[in-house]
Amino acid sequence: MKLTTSSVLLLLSSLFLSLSSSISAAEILPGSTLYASNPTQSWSSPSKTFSLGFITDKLTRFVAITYNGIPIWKAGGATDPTASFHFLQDGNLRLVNGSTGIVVWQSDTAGRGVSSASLDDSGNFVLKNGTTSVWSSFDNPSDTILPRQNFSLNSTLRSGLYDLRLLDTGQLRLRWNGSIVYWNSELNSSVTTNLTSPSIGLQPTGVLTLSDPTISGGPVAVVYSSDYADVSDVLRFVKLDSDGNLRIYSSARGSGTQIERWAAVSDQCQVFGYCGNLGVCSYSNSTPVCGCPSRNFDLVDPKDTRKGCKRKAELENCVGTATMLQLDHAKFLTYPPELSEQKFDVGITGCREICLSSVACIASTSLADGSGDCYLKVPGFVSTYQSPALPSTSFVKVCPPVLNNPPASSGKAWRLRAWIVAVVVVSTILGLVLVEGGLWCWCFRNSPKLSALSSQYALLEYASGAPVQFSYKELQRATKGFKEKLGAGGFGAVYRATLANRSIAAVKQLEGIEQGEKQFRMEVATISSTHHLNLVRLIGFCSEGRHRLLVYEFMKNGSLDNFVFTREDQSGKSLNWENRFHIALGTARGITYLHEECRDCIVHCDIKPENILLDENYNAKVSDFGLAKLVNPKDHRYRTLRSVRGTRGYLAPEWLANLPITSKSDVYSYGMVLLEIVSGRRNYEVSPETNCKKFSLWAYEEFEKSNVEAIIDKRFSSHEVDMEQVMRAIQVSFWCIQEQPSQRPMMGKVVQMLEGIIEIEKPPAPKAATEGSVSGTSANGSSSVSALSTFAASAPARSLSSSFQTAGISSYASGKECR
Ligand SMILES: *[C@@H]1O[C@H](CO)[C@@H](O)[C@H](O)[C@H]1NC(C)=O
Ligand SMILES: *[C@@H]1O[C@H](CO)[C@@H](O)[C@H](O)[C@H]1NC(C)=O
Ligand SMILES: *[C@@H]1O[C@H](CO)[C@@H](O)[C@H](O)[C@H]1NC(C)=O
Ligand SMILES: *[C@@H]1O[C@H](CO)[C@@H](O)[C@H](O)[C@H]1NC(C)=O
Ligand SMILES: *[C@@H]1O[C@H](CO)[C@@H](O)[C@H](O)[C@H]1NC(C)=O
Ligand SMILES: *[C@@H]1O[C@H](CO)[C@@H](O)[C@H](O)[C@H]1NC(C)=O
Ligand SMILES: *[C@@H]1O[C@H](CO)[C@@H](O)[C@H](O)[C@H]1NC(C)=O
Ligand SMILES: *[C@@H]1O[C@H](CO)[C@@H](O)[C@H](O)[C@H]1NC(C)=O
Ligand SMILES: *[C@@H]1O[C@H](CO)[C@@H](O)[C@H](O)[C@H]1NC(C)=O
Ligand SMILES: CC(=O)N[C@H]1CO[C@H](CO)[C@@H](O)[C@@H]1O
Repeated sequence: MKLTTSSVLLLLSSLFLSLSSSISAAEILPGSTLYASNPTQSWSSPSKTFSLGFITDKLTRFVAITYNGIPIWKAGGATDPTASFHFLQDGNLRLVNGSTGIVVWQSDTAGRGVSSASLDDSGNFVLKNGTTSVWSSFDNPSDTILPRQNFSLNSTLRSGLYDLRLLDTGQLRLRWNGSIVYWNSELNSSVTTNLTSPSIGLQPTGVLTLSDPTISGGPVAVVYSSDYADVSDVLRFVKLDSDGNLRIYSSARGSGTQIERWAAVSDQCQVFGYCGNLGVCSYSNSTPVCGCPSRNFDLVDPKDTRKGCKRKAELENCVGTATMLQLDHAKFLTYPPELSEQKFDVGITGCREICLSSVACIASTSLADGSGDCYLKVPGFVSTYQSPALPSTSFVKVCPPVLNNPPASSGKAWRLRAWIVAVVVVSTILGLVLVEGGLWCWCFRNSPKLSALSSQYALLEYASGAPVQFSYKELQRATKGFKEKLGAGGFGAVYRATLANRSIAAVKQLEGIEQGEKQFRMEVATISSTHHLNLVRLIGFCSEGRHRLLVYEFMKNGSLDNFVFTREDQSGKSLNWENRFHIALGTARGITYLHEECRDCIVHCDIKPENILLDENYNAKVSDFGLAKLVNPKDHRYRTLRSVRGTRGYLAPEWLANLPITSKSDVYSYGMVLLEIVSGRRNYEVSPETNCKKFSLWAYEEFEKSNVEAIIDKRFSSHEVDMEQVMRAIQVSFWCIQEQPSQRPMMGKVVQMLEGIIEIEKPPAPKAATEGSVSGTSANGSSSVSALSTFAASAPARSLSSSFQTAGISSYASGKECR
């Protein structure tokens, strides 16, 4: 009898258990507990996208909310295997270390009327009184921000000694140990008001935005991830990593892996404290590594080089007087507020002597960048960066004898000595020049012209992200004597180079540039101040004698033409439609930025597949911008100065008609490229297959006949092609290659049309007068034009066709049959 009662009880309780566990998928009730000893146990969101449970990370147990195993919220750490996580009856959440019973973490929500908890499908764990939120993981973030999460003035992300906060100016700030600020986000210049309650949010598309009631027109973009607007099924999140860098990651659903899409500090060695106290950060094959300044130091923890170094003999216990260890090409990271305090204006030797003679000084850096600045470090935390690219020399006080790190090779040591001699000679000369310059400045201090000039130079040289000036010798070495040619553009050949910090770059040797030094520098400044995801970044330049070179970031996948046009020998190098559309859109965004969004508007003048480069993720980046003369769209004075630099087939008719070149000329070229992206054929190709007409004209005829299949690239397999996108792209391309510039849309509109945000009218025939008609628009075209009134011509329509034809772009015939 007794037996049956207990078995019934068991049955009942197991029934209850299974019932409550099925409830827990959505709603978690007080009294629920998770145990570290049972890692399969967890609380899930309704769609099982997120779950909360124990995880083990580097032998440490945390309670975490995870997405495919990636933690996006964490509590605890250093808990033992018997730890448990309780949702108590009083409404408190508590993480308890099993054996000791010590409370490791709690939510402090006891007595606040919490009646249930749930984990929702955006990844937010909420404690609720009825339906109102009392506490949530979104309001109490650990190191990650998810889409739909607000990061406001009171929020903090933490990771080790690093933290991220939002300032009331709307800037994000990264700090080390609550004191050293090593990064601030830049604000969009359109934000000029005093903010009242700013908050940062990550849009699911990968844009980090700032919103505030006082910002008219809604949230402004702060940062774009590199896969921004890619619509595939990924979760994007912002994370403060344990290395002190803030990154945006994307993680494809179900993959369990995360891919870095943006990092706040591009140079990891610039993160304060990355290598610990007295640790030296340097690069080995572009990975940051930590070491010690010399063999006078030991690693604090040989298993973790990031913990820093300690002196073998402390300074107060020195046998004999302390001396200075010299570190070439090294600097101590110096960020505000310590910046202004221990600064002196002395040379390299002075910098060493001052520190040696001061009891309070333990290290010093001479910047040797022409400023003559010397920073002293007092006892405390010292963070060091060493790289052949750094001109600075640093000194650390150590007990004698100095035991330098073993050189990598003996040849290197010899070179090092040669370097020291060179540095001394150069700095002596520099010192002399400075004295002379100082005298000169002093004499002409009151000349307003001079101060304007010098401030301009100061801006050029010291603005953040300012281009690096390379010597010709340096670039010769980096390119191994201009050996590995990557291509030959309209302005000169491009070579592969390996920079001193071992990063790969592309060096363009400009030809036929007749500008003076000053004007060249101005243009370099303009180009390098033009930053966009879809524009190739300028790293530096060289202007020496008649040599003019530009150093660009290196694009792994080369130029678009290699992927779009068939070559007999490279049949494998093709791109699917999704990638091509992504490239078309990216290119349009890059050009839009040049035309409409950057400070000095730039007309590219040579848009063609060869100038569209692809990175390893097939993101399009427009190159060679700003090299043609800078043209102000409202100012046609430059017209007479220009010479035709564009490329046959992509040149807008106005080039040949000698009419003003405006941003609409780029739109024309873009339209041709877009048509080529869709079709995989050159727009000027002539063959029997195209009725012996130029491909672009033939394509329009086929489009008229609704025979779009004939236009698109044969290499696409039909099921992968999004016909709606294809139709949009084809129609946009025909709008872009309209003969009348005024009929072509602005690039911003092109982006919107491609994205499907605005309706596209049926385009008229691109070349109005195929057969002799002189009027600007055909009868069929004019209705569409008036419907699309934003693009409608305001200037008198002039026929370009006659001049266009007489100028005679010679068609490229691929078959003899068309002769
Ligand atoms: C938890 O307990 C373990 C083993 O008893 C101990 O090593 C660890 O320091 C404790 N953690 C905390 C946060 O108290
Ligand atoms: C819980 O919510 C109810 C109704 O909204 C409210 O009356 C009550 O005061 C809340 N409890 C606590 C402890 O805040
Ligand atoms: C985030 O802030 C916006 C307005 O700033 C608000 O509408 C939204 O509800 C907030 N989201 C959350 C999860 O608090
Ligand atoms: C931030 O905290 C302060 C004081 O703790 C509070 O007055 C303020 O309302 C909070 N701001 C927000 C946006 O929560
Ligand atoms: C961090 O700052 C605190 C005081 O604000 C100081 O006591 C501590 O030593 C610092 N940590 C390191 C690693 O320097
Ligand atoms: C912002 O605040 C400062 C001082 O609080 C004030 O001088 C300035 O005029 C304000 N700016 C705007 C645009 O309101
Ligand atoms: C600045 O904000 C404006 C308005 O939101 C936006 O159009 C523009 O693209 C932003 N600029 C940058 C560089 O993000
Ligand atoms: C290498 O140096 C160049 C120029 O000095 C810089 O732009 C680039 O970011 C550096 N790369 C790394 C990985 O630090
Ligand atoms: C206008 O379009 C119609 C049908 O699309 C065509 O038959 C007609 O010839 C076109 N007219 C002109 C002037 O192009
Ligand atoms: C030709 C070429 O370099 N293709 C590369 C483009 O980038 C992808 C992704 O990184 C590589 O897999 C290709 O090999």
